[in-house]
Amino acid sequence: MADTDLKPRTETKKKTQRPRLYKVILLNDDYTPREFVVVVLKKVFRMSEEEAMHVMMTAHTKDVCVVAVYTKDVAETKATEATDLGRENGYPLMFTTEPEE
Ligand code: TYC
Repeated sequence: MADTDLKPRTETKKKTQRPRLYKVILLNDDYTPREFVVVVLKKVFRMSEEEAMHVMMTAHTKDVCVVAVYTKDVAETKATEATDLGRENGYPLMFTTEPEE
């Protein structure tokens, strides 16, 4: 069978143009002061006082809270920046990232 018997592929797979998004997740702990968590959320994630308070209290009562969703790079940078702010002030405050389904 000659190669020329093969039909050329005429259909191309359509790939989605949107990048996969990542969640930034705030974890509760027993030591970081509530007010400090609120300060970090306002500074790093540009939240209002009310939004930051709501997210902090959700993590406080349910142990975790999704803070925001970004592209991978931005999510990782912000999670690191926010976690570092805690460490620099002697607190075990922790932010992680996880891909959206
Ligand atoms: N649980 C902390 C306290 O009682 C406050 C806190 C809330 C810490 C949310 C972390 O993600 C957090 N001081």
